[in-house]
Amino acid sequence: EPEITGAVPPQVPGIALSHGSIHQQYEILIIDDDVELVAFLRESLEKQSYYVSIALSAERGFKIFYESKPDLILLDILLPDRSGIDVLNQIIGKAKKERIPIMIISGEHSKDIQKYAYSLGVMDYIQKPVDIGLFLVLIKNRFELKKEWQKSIIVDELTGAFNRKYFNQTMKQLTSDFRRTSRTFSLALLDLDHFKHVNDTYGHLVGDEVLQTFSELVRQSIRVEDTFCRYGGEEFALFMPNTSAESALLVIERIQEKFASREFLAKRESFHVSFSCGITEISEQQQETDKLIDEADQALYSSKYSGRNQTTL
Ligand code: GH3
Ligand code: MG
Ligand code: MG
Ligand code: MG
Repeated sequence: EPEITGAVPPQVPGIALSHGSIHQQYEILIIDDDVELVAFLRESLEKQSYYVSIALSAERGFKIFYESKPDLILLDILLPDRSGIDVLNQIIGKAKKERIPIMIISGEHSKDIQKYAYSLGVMDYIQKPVDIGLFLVLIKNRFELKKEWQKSIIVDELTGAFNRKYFNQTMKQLTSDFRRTSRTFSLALLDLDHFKHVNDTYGHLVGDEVLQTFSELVRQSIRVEDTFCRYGGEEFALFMPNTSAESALLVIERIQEKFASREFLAKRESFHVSFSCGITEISEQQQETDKLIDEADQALYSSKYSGRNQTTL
């Protein structure tokens, strides 16, 4: 498992991550008309660094739910304008789809209502008076699951690099940042050299280890604001914000040297692997995502053509 540490994730809104770990301030929406309880919950949750929004009516709750997409919803069953069950029926589909857990908080202790709420897809049913200790542990568990899920949809399992989906999001985000703020970035495509030969000679498992070692080495060599992705099989992409192509070249060449000198052992032999790279930088003339990828790909091809283990701008 990659231990993702660092900061900065403009890519997935609300999620800050880099090198694998997710740092997010989770938003909890409380829909409850019990002003005193709400104030108490808010204080307790804010102490745990959660961001809390409050709706004292169902209507207000809907509005916040659709506008700000909270990460967890605490819902009272008895509300002034609608029943909590109505609210539940209206939001549960979207909440499930977006993995927003709903937790009922209620003075209603009827087993039938609890069963019904659970059958609709509610995650937890907490009875009033709320035991705050128990409540906070439950919430923490829910967010741990959410974090795992968030990670699983954007991180490649084998290498710990971000996956293709995250690559696409990052590309889109950085190009639109550029159009807005002229903040530059470089894109490097990295492709392992003669990797088929590694597989054929030492087997796929050894090939996998090489991919893992390579990814780890790259992650150790980049800044937190850089984003390292697995683009396809043995091809990777590195986004370097605020970095000219010339500076990116220096970074990559340092990694190239480190990686090529790395010794692998298999079948009682030692061997070395290298990679080739193509770099492009966004510019006024070139700011279309497909064209940028094309450019980097052509530069990569030049590196391959002129002997591999090198980088072309
Ligand atoms: P070149 O230097 O021109 O890039 O040659 P190459 O052999 O690296 O390129 P080619 O595209 O012919 O082969 C890539 C190989 O990478 C083929 C494929 O089986 C292997 N590969 C892709 N994904 C994985 C993976 O997850 N694990 C392993 N072990 N091999 C993989
Ligand atoms: Mg109430
Ligand atoms: Mg290759
Ligand atoms: Mg390839």
